[in-house]
Amino acid sequence: MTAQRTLVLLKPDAVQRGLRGEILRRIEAKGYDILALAQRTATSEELAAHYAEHEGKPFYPGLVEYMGAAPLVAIVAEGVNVIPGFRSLAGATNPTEAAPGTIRGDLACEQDLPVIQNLVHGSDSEESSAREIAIWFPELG
Ligand code: IDP
Repeated sequence: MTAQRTLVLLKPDAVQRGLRGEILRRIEAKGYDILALAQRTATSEELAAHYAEHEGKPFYPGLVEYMGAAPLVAIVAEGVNVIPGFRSLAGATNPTEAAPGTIRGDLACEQDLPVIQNLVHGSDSEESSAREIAIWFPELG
């Protein structure tokens, strides 16, 4: 059992749809602690750093446009195995494939857009979590 921290983003579609409370409720109800939380519009520098692994992919321009067009909420959550645990809460990347009971499965549906809008991001490994927390909350580094 390992206490971990993960970087969660409530993406602009979650903010615009008024789902901040519902998603935070699920994170807290699961038993994870919210260590830091900030709402702001992401800069292009933050998004380029955050999504560096996707640069060059066909959906990359749409992804950074979607993520930077309106405010998002950045969160650091803490708990035992919170990195895989939050990914389970979030569900599969494509909302159509996300299981019922997950954030994406319950609250998102596929759109006819070049980028998948799916409400949340969660770090996928300890290495990603450390890198992403340093981007969004440098003071916690
Ligand atoms: P994840 O957010 O489930 O970890 P990633 O593969 O890291 O998924 O992709 C980052 C984000 O890019 C996704 O959440 C989604 O918004 C978007 N995305 C990923 N794959 C595709 C795709 O094949 N088409 C369109 N958008 C995509």
